[in-house]
Amino acid sequence: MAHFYVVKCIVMLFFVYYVCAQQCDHTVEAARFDCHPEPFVSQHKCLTRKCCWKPVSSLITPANKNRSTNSFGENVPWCYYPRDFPMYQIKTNESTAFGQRLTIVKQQSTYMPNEILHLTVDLLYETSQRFRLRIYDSTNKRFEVPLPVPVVETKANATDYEVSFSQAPFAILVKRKSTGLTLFDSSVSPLIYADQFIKFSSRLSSSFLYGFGEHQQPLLINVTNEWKKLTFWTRDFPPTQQVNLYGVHPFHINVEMKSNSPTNFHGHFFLNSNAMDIDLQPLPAITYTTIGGIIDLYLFTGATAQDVIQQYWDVIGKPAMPPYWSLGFHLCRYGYNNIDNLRAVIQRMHDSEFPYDVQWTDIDAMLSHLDFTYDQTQFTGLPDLVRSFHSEGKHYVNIIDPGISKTQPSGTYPPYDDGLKRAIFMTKFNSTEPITGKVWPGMNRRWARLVDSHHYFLHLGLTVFPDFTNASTIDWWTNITGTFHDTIPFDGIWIDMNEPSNFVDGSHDGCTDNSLDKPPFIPHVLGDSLSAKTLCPSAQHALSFHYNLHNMYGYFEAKATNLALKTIRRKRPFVLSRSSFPGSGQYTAHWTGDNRATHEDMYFSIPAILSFNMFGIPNVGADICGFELETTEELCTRWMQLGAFYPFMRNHNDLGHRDQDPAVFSWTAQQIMKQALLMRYSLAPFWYTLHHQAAMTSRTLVQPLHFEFPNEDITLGIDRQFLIGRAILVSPNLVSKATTVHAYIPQDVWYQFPSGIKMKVVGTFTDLDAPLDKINVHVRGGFIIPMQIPGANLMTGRGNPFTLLVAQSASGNATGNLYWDDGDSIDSIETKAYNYLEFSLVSGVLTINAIVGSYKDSPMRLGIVQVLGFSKAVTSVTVNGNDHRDFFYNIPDQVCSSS
Ligand code: MIG
Repeated sequence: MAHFYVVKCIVMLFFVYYVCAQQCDHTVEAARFDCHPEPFVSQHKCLTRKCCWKPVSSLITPANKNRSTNSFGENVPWCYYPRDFPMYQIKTNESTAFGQRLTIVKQQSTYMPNEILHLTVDLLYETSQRFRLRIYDSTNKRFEVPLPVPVVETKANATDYEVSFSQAPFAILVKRKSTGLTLFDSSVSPLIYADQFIKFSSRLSSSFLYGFGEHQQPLLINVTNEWKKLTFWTRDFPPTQQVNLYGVHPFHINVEMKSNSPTNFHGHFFLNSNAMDIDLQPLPAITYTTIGGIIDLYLFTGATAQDVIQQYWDVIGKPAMPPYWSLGFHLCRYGYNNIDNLRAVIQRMHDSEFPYDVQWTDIDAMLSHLDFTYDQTQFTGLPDLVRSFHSEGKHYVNIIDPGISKTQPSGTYPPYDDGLKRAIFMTKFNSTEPITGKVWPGMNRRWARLVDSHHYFLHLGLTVFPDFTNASTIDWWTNITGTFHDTIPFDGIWIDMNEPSNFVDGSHDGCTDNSLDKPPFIPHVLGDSLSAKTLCPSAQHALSFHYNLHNMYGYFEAKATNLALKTIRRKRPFVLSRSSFPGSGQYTAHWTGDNRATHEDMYFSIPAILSFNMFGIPNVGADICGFELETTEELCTRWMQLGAFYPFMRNHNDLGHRDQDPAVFSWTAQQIMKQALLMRYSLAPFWYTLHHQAAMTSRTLVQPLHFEFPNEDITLGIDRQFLIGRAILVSPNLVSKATTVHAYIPQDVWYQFPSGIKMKVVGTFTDLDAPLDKINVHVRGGFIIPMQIPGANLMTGRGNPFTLLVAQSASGNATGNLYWDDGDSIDSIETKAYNYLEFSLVSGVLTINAIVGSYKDSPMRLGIVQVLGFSKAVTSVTVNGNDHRDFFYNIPDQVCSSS
């Protein structure tokens, strides 16, 4: 036997040598595609797969060795596909109304169980800029993502792209017609299509990419010299690099860098909700590895980055128009603990005259952390407090977690009793019994205060989880939310813990051993198991197994919560969700979760808000001043300045830390924070108009410099600065004790905000003066910014005069617009109850054109008009043909203000 084994090995080694010589001589390591993505690869395992084995000469350890830290992704695979690895071939090929349908077959299975050897390939020419590739089982229906994507049945007439394929082995090639550049090329690696393992690759156009969330990472993903593995599986974990986090967004934008021609962009969206890995390598190439569903890949040809985003949002849905009040400052913390503390904060915010709009409470205001309750002993009078906010024009948001306590005495807790009756909870595999996990509910609040995050699970409550994919759940959710709204008239809902998070892995009595809970391949998720800190993948929803729907739990909960709020309040809903999926932006805003009070996390908030804008959830922010750890006055001041320019601005703090609301700091710090808040509030009409554009015409609220200045290569990946719309440049100071900011001022005309002083040096990095009391903000020439004199909150400020900031371009022109309505109606657009104004400055004449003027409930008044960038002194001003004396011209700054 032993003898035989030796012989076999020798034969095998000879075979290997032969294969290597012929099929494994990939000259560049970057061209290797991983044939053994599971951990603990060995030469033997690799050769059994009939793959090539060649250790990398450097000191790098074998790929996948070090799973627990997830840091292996940077390594070059030692086990990779030979050129003659068994592959699919095209069997039939027919033209169809939507494009082309192929069938492909493979003669033999390879290394994964249940390979599917007969596949259908649909090539859908959906629009002139959108191509869709679907590859699915020819005979058996497989799970598909339940997103309402557009159904296109006829081929677009003319397209930006050209698709071709090769017969044997089967491969798809897509090129941009205008430049001939390759946008997609699957010939680089074999397609593997097994029941629980689907893997395909494509060449990338360059090593520079944006997107792929939710991950803590710099904005630009650069794989010129690096291998990268990104994992997608929603997970409750504080933002950390190289770890799958709360949301899943398998979307990216690839930069097409071509010397001597303008930079184009194109994008991919992999419509798949299963656990997956995406590998990037310096070839450059991308590999998608998912463990379910089908291949459903969209390609967007751009050509600008905003075009790519627009084409993406056409598929996933445009973002919701938020209520106007939600653009203001939000204040929250975990651990007000009682209403006296809460009242004290509100009082000092009031006394210090901070503009602020929304007060929040966290789970400590609940009774034993039970959803849809409040602690009437510790928070006596909360409903009246909320009513008093309303009388001042302020708003209130509270938190709801998905876990519903199942341990309350029967008949005392309707959310559970009623939910059980309606059978709307997720169930165990092959059972009608709800699956049970453990989260906060039922836990005594005194314990919570003692909580040390490593010990808390000892005391927690048993909970069940609503299945938001079930239509009856929406009724139940609306019902209990409505009943609670009768008690506390909240204005928005914060949905946390919806990855969904569970303090015991799988369930309180474990998971099954079936292939859903123990799949043959597990993407590189934190905790090495799909049930880590969540429910068993085998748990059941109305639509499918949790295995398929886990990543969409937050999406469905946000959708249900948005609907419930609409039904209850009959006003524009405000929802804030931690977990998200493509399409979530139609229903919810997002915050980046449990960040830390560090300068590093403050920096990472910028790539995060920029990325979520690409993902169609543009109303996004990070916990200002930091959630975990103790903040400092300096950090919190800087963060309030930066946060004043986040789309969603909320200061939030973890249990057990000192208060960090602005009114708690020194007088000096308070003045600086107030200044930042006043800047935000004065720009609210501009932000509101951007939201309108996002919802109507799919433009992001904030964007990277590179999107607006793609031909200034130096802007590639700048992520310590960002643009609001196209017109405002924000360059925060992100470094402790620094008094200058090293910032890039793009090649154009720029004016300092709010002084209006013109920038002398552009098109280069400059050290901008940035003492603690200053955030550098610049307005771009050519734009007119609608602003308003701030009030104590956005609602009371609504009647204040508007102001226009007119920033002249080099040629003395500028344009801008303003969308305005009552700020809270669901159907302002449908009923045409809004105003839409266009502004233009041409040859010294400013014109205001009311395109739509049908919102008349509260009159709009124009106050000051400030024009920046005159080359000659202004000597006269006329308004509607009449001489106007009330103006002021500031000679050194070339600014003219008129009221
Ligand atoms: O297990 O509700 O990210 O913002 O304050 C922690 C308490 C649950 C996590 C959220 C955080 C919130 C906290 N929650």
